[in-house]
Amino acid sequence: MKMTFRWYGKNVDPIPLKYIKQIPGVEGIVWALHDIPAGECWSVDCIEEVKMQTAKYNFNIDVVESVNVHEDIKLGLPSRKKYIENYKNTLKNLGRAGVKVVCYNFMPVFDWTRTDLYKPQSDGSTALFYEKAKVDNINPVKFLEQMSKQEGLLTMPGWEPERFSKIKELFEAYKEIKEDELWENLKYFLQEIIPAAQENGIKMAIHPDDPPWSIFGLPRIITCGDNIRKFLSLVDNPSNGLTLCSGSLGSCAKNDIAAMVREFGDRIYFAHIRNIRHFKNGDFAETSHKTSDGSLDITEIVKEYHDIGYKYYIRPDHGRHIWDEKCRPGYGLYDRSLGIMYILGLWDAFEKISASKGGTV
Ligand code: DNO
Repeated sequence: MKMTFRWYGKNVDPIPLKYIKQIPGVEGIVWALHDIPAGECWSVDCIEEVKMQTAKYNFNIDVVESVNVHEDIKLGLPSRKKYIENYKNTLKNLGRAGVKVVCYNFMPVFDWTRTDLYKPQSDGSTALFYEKAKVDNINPVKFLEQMSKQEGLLTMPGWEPERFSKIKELFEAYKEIKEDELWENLKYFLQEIIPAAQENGIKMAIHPDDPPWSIFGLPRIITCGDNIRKFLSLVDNPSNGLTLCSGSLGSCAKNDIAAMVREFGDRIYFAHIRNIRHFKNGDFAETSHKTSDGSLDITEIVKEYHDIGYKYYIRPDHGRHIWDEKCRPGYGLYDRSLGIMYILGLWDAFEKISASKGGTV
């Protein structure tokens, strides 16, 4: 397992690389060129710039999160050809720079969705929160209007302003797109880009939908074990893989994340680990990584990664906002660092136990 930490870039992320360097065990920075709109090609020069910045601290840039997919590709419009060409060229440029894993998602219009970015918690911290009834009972334009009033929204990855300037047109276009069409469009995209990824030494790692159910009537398909099985068989190639995000899939109580690690382990190239607490009415809150703080058995999930001999990349996912830290929603330094120490603590314990049983270490 290789530990990584998500970083938004120089002069953009308030967390400097020199602080990340002080978190034990971090080998790589998970990065992206966030200012390049979806559909445009990432230039060699811009990629090299990030490589130079991170190399100073001896971090690898093996994992990109994410190269976003243009809506025309998800909609299956004729203009997708141009955007797919750009995507392939981006993969070529990333491969040349030594990138090994590219995370992306195939969620229509909205990326990860929450209703509160700073919901007060009983321990005095704040955390991301999802109120199901709120999303179920509001139209998306109103929702966006309300969310824009919350500080920090537009710094959330996947919530870039240009994406939402055409929200009404997008909803009109998606009227024709049901789950079957979205699967077809995903298949087309994969058939085009997976060979290009493979040629360039890159594993593609789709991020599950967050939350893993339809919102605002839009289809969502990377939501459960059956659909992940279907996804992997669309293009059965080792370069077609997964980002297994425990918190995204885990917000649906039916999803057994440890069982997914066991079943899909050899196609998981990027593991996002975080805990959440479910409420009976469908709401969920993000918690610390610790198993007893949430509804997910993080201990069991990490054990499963350990037991399958997981060799790829892992990162702590969102954290709470603690110790009065002023940070991007979910992406502060402190709670994510605690998350890393929790994951590494579990991992070291499993290593010892398996060594004492004569297992491979
Ligand atoms: C949220 C993230 C997502 C993720 C994208 C990947 O915290 O997990 O925004 O980066 O869905 O494409």
